[in-house]
Amino acid sequence: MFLFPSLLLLGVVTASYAESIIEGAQSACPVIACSSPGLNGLPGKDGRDGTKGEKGEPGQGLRGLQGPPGKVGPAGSPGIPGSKGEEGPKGAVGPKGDPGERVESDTREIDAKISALESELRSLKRWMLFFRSEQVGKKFFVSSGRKTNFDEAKTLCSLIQASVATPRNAEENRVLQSMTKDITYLGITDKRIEGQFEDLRGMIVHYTNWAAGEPNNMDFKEHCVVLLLDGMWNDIPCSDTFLAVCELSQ
Ligand code: FUC
Ligand code: CA
Repeated sequence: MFLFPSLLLLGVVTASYAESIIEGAQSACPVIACSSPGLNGLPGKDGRDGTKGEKGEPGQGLRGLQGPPGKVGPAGSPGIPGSKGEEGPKGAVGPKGDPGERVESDTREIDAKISALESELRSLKRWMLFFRSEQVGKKFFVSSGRKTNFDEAKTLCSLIQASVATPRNAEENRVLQSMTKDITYLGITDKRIEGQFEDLRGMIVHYTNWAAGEPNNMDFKEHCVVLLLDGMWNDIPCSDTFLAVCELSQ
């Protein structure tokens, strides 16, 4: 007896709500007499967030005063040095200097003297290779103490800017003989013209001291000259090995 009126009321309310959502339904009311509108339902759930709006205009309020400077930050690590730049263009030629005094020429003179002394010192050091020397007049005979062929004797002597021993007279020949215990090369050959004996500068020698029967150019191979132990000379092959003695003039 209580359920029936409730169902009836629900049916009426439902029908009224359905019709209220149909536009113009209230005015039409073709079959059922119109009643007063129902109460509004509860609000629906919140919708999703809309898209972000555009940035607004700057505000018009007064700008605040500038704050105090911040604390000094921590020191940075040293940077890598940059690469050296390209060389700049050559500068303009400067004005002519004052006339020099004697300094420049003095320097040149000193340099020349140093060069000469260095050269002499080099020679003296090479001289140490030699252990016997003898002076006759302005000439020094210096023994290398080595036995070599003729070309090697020339090379050895050139090391001390000397030539191969060449006695120009009997005295020089005697002094040379006295200082040697071995057969010694002389700086004399007939390589250029057979039978014409010349010194190493190509000058024909005037003083000679040939042993008897010499020079004989034995086997046509003897174009160098040696001082024998008795002081006499003999022509021999230049490839043979004898003592190398040099001569230097003061
Ligand atoms: C004489 C010299 C030669 C060589 C020979 C053994 O004939 O003329 O040069 O020394 O002796
Ligand atoms: Ca001979």
